[in-house]
Amino acid sequence: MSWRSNDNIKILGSAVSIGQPRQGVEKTPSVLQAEKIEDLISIGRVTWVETIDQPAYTYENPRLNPIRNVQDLAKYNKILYEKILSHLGTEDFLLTIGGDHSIGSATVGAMLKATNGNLGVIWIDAHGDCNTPETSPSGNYHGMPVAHLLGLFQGPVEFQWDQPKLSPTSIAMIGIRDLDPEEKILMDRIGIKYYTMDMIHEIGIETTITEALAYIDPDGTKKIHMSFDVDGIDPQLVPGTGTRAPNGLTLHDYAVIAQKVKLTGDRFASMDLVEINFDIERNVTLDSVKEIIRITFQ
Ligand code: EXY
Ligand code: MN
Ligand code: MN
Ligand code: MN
Repeated sequence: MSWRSNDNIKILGSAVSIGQPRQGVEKTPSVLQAEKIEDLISIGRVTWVETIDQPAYTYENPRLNPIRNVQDLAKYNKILYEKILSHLGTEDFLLTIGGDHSIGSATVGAMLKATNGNLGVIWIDAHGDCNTPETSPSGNYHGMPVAHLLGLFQGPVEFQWDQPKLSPTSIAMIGIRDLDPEEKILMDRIGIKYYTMDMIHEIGIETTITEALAYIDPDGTKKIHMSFDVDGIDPQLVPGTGTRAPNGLTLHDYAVIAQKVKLTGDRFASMDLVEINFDIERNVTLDSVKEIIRITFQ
């Protein structure tokens, strides 16, 4: 099936690693640009728009704040949010390549703004990314962007700007298998829709994504954003990621997800591809990342 054949695919690099402790994820945009991933995309017109580097920083280790590196993250996320809004045309598909998953609050926030809130989010991840600064065991913001988007943070104030809030019924998570106890309590209390690997094995991946799309967008009228953390995929296939969790999705599972998401046509508007660290088992990781791009954009 061909989709979006007349559209621009814009790729934005987000070279940020301060949402978590391990260096390497910030190099992913430049690695993928050198690998000419645009040649793997056979639809639309592909442009690498720009790569946004993170500010010079001193990594807070141990953390000095409830969120580690909060000032630098706040500065960076606001820049990314504004850049997305400045680059995004109505006919564009935006692919943001991280970077760690701290960018999720800026990318989803910008898409919420651009669509006046008419957005559904598919969040592929081993993790819920739904800690608040109070529940987080690590202080790492890449484990918090969903809680932030849902408006669950009490503070810190320097990380708030004019971000629109995401409704809990506009997000569904797929591939979940590593939630912190308090994070899980919070997600269950709010009623976040998430599909664990056990549930996926029980009902099948096709039912999972069909249900998930119907849940976030019951009338089939919203724009769809897919936030794809590669640790949702099994670490044997994508070992190059900072927080590995065994027994993940296969690339075939992802192909089924992508096929259903692509059936929404030009309502599928944007995607994040995050948490890729080529410093770890580069070759197998690169092969899988290229396959993810082929699956998504062919
Ligand atoms: N739940 C853990 C934490 O909050 O520190 C681990 C979070 C990992 C987040 C990754 C990227 O999706
Ligand atoms: Mn994750
Ligand atoms: Mn994540
Ligand atoms: Mn399986």
